[in-house]
Amino acid sequence: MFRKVLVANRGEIALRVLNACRELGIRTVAIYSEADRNSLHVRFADEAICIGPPRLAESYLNVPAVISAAEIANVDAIHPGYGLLSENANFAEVCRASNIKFIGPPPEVTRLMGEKEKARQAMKRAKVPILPGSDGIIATTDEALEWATKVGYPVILKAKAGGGGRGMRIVRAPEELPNLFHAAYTEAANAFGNGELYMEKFIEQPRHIEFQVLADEHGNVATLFERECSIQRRHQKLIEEAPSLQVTPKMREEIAATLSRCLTDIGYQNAGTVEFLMDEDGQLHFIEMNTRIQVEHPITEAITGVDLVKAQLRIASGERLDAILPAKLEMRGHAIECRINAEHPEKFTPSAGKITAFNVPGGNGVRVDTAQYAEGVVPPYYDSLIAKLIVHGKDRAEAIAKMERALSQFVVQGIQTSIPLHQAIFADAGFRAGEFDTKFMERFLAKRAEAKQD
Ligand code: MV4
Repeated sequence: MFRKVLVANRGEIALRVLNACRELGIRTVAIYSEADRNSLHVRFADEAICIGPPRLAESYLNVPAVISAAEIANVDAIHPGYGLLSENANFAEVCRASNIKFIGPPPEVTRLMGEKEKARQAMKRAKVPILPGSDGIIATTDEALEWATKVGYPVILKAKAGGGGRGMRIVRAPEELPNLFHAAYTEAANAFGNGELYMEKFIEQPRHIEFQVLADEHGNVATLFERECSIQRRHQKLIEEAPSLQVTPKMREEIAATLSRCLTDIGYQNAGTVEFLMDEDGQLHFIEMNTRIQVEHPITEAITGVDLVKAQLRIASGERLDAILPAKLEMRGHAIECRINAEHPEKFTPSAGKITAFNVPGGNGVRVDTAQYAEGVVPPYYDSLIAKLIVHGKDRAEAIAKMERALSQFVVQGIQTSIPLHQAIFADAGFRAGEFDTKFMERFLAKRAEAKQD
């Protein structure tokens, strides 16, 4: 096992990784920006190194600064957390060249999955179900028109280098296509430095369902079931749950078997998430793969009993999956996560500042992952996520009851948070009945705005 690990992140995930290291007897090094001097990840690490000013590009995203800190502290490995450098293949390559183990997949695999169209073709070859669409990049609008005729409208244009919804355009009729093609291309070129596009059949009201995988460095792959993340606004997830009510045991088994073969072939290593869209007929279609630990990993930990971050560390140190996982992976009960953001619950504007009061709920089946505390400060420079509230019950009804109880006891004063928004969603009959798709929040917010008018 590693002797010393640098955690290249901040906030709750930095703390989450530090905790896993501590429990495995690994020494820890935190890095921090000038805005994070008083952060808990700095206080709880064995060592902490300031790597630059508040701005991300000059601190947490500054590869030479992060690598210098790792060399000065003489660490064996770097855990990138999520976001920041976690899916940066160039960073993983620099780690390799510096003889520091990057805790994640090899850079070649990260690069493959980052090129969404290549990932799609790799999944297609391995018989993972994908949506009808183009084979490869579309070079011209004429070619796009040909594919669209073949696939059938509506179609969606997506950026090969994409993610987070940028560089995407829905095309409903051929006469719209040339303009939308150019708009998507320009947006992608500006956002990602690469405008190349591919096409898929557009699903109007999909559910977002993702499968958690773990792969060791000896060719073994395990699927730790799925999470449903359909409750999102502008591509930011708000609530996630595991398992999905819509996935049958048969579907779960089939996807697991297919992914296992596919990811062994690709040479996948460490933790990953395979994203699917479920169409109106309940069919799952691969859309992309995330090559990192995800924000919502704790709900999978709750239903499986597997510590995914410890598993990442043990896999990266060469251990085999059969030594890490129980002989038979089983799902137990139902887990739900609410992302608590520092933002206005109706306007969604960021809310930075000093937290004056902070009471975290607890009790049976309640977990809170946070790096915040009373008198702590939420800096304006970073992600608005300040806490994750995770509950685990024997079934979905018990999980909902626990979440409502826990939300009512979660007190944050001094800044605004999404807690009241979550309380309103949990009071919604459709949400409680499990009737939702990725358009749920749009409808929910429109309903709420209308009710306000009366
Ligand atoms: C889609 C889609 C419908 N049809 N692809 C949005 C972000 C990117 N990761 C994929 N996205 C979508 N791809 C096809 N063929 C609808 C979305 C989509 C979405 C997907 C998951 C969760 C929330 C979403 C919100 C809007 C659109």
